[in-house]
Amino acid sequence: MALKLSDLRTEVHQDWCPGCGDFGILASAQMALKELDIPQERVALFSGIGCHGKIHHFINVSGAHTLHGRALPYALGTKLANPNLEVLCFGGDGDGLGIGVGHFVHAGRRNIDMTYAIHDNGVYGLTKGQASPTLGLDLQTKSLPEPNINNNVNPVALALASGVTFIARSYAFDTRHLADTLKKAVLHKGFAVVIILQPCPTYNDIETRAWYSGEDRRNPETKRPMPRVYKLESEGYDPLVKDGMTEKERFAKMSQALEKAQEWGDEIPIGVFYQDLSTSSYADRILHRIPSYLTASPATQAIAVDGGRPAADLARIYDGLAV
Ligand SMILES: Cc1ncc(C[n+]2csc(CCOP(=O)(O)OP(=O)(O)O)c2C)c(N)n1
Ligand code: SF4
Ligand SMILES: [Mg+2]
Repeated sequence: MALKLSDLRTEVHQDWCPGCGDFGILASAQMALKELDIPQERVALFSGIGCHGKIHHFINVSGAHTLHGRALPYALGTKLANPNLEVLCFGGDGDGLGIGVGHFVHAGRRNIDMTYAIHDNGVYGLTKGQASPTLGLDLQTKSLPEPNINNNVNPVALALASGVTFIARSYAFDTRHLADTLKKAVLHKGFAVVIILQPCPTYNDIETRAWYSGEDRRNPETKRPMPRVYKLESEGYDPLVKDGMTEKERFAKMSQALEKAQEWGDEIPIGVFYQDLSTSSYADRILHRIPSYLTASPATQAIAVDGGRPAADLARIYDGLAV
């Protein structure tokens, strides 16, 4: 029977602030999972610590609300142990690009087939609005006593430099675009990163919903807002790196993505910046060494024999450790 949206909801009270972009992200993630129609027991969802991390409690699939900056290792470990699961990980911009940034870089190199969505609100929402690694230099949100003294990380550029094979950005309040982007990320065979622009009305009074919608700069004739966010798809932008392309052609695609990633302010592109279909995934690489990896993955191996004794010969392991 097809999955319904109601199957993916939980009874847990959603205690995000009114107007928080996290509501849009939650709705989009549920839409994406419903439309992908993957059985719930085949989905594992992980989140870090921060306001974003609560999303784990509001979607009716298994997984874990993990530690600050450490959602990726949980998610990657789960996918490695059970490659037949569809693994999604939700992180914050502080969580994933501050304390957890090392995991981000190495996940790119590994190209493990999973989706990593980063709620990018420019602040550490849960701990009362300190500047996150994506807040621009000299910006002063209402939660900061002085302007931001640090420059910001550009997550699209960092993902490109780390070898991530699917890099997209979307917007929390364009739930149709975000659901479609998450679906593309899940269907991509490799590590897929989706940066989600997420207004935090409580602490970030600069990059607000009204700002993204351009309500502060109306068309002089029509008096209509001129939205800052626009879709790469509408420009005929082609992000694909395909089999058979030369290294020069791949670098041209990377440069194109980097150029788009620099756009910020009056024009903010969303959509798929870069998708490399030609690089092998981690599972492909392991299969060369362990041909039974997908059919006899670690998660399906017995860890205890009758009576609960460990199946592994621990004495041999301990002997190996002796010095
Ligand atoms: C090891 C560790 N250091 C610091 C904290 C405190 N802490 C909790 S959430 C958070 C920042 C959250 O910001 P972000 O990841 O951007 O998530 P948001 O709340 O904005 O969704 C910090 C520093 C912690 N829980 N654990
Ligand atoms: S503090 Fe910001 S990110 Fe956290 S729930 Fe409130 S509005 Fe959302
Ligand atoms: Mg944040």
